[in-house]
Amino acid sequence: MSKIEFLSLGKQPITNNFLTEQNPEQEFFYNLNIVYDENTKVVSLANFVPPEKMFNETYAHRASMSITMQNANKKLSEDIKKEINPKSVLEIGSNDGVFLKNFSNILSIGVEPCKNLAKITTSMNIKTYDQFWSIELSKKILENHGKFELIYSANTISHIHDLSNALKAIEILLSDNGIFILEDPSLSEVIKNISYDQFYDEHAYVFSVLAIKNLLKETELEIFNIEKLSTHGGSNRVFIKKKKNNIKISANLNKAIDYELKIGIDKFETYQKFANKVENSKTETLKIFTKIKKKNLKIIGYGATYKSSTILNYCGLDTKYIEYFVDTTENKQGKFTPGTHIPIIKPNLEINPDVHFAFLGAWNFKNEIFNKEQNFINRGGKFITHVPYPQII
Ligand code: DWN
Repeated sequence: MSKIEFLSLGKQPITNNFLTEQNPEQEFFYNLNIVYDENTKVVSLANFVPPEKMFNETYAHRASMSITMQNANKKLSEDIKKEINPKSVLEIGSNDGVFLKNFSNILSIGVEPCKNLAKITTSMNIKTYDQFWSIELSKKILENHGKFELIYSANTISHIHDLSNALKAIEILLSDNGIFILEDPSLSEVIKNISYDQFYDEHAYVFSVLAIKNLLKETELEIFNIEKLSTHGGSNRVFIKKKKNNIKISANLNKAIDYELKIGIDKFETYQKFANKVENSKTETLKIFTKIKKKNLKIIGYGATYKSSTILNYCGLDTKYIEYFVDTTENKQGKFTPGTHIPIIKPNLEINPDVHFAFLGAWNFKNEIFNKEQNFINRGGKFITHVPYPQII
């Protein structure tokens, strides 16, 4: 058996299941266990949750809800126009069009199985296929639009269970001189920051560059460059081409893999150590919350992220600790966090004066949030985070 379990994060709900009532009669839970594959070096969930339970017409996450991501997408689009200048672009997981809206003057096609999101991009005049990415869909798109010079997919390939089908589907649609850009959270950053909340139902995989390289061995594709990004708590932007396309392979690729090997990404003991640190992180997080609650001080949550669902449920942080979450996403507001049933409300212009602490569910947008909440900080309000270790800041 090549897959070995190294971490158990307990019973977890569907992260997108923002509840309409605080105590629903039934909620779906599964065991969130993480495994390492000794052959491919791929880290994944042991039990995949059926995609239809996660990605459906009630999908809440809107990629354009943060200025950081709007700016990051604008900058990437400008760079792509300058350096690649593609005549056609396809995005797998187009969400609310935060990336594709920058390509209105060329053929741009979205793929988005969450029908409510696909409706948004359709209304923006972006042809959107509201289906799951697959070989079958890829063949249909090929028939309708031909091959693409650029295929882009951010925070989506790591969500697809059958990677061999997903990669084959990309091979079919990518033109021979085309470029496929994949972005997903980086496993080495997760290990470094003990950001175990990157493991949840949707994140079937958390990739290292080494694992992606190994997965591509079975295909006509290969990596030719890597960029390290600060987005989503540390991601890899992986540039991929057809093997027969003779674009030069950048030294960044070996550099990235050398770094991963240095931190032991290919050794099971690295994951055992990581698991011990996760347990420790839980203990320390609970100490912080308990100490504050003993003083009868008020804690709220800031950003009801999908990631935070893992921490809340793993650490048992519910309404005993966190009074409510604020979140700018309209269709989370008025609802309750999955599993822990904490109310989510629309943020006021600034954090209410009776709040002493705010737990950073959206720790990956710390800078944007700190800029916005200067008044809270100036009056002595503090944030709680678990990254890279549990602390009050
Ligand atoms: O991979 C995924 C990522 C990209 O998006 C998906 N599987 C699901 C989702 O995960 P997440 O919820 O962990 O993503 P974010 O982007 O970290 O979510 C940030 C949340 O925080 C949003 O709901 C918006 C909210 N927010 C806020 O309320 N005030 C964000 C900022 C910056 C703010 O100032």
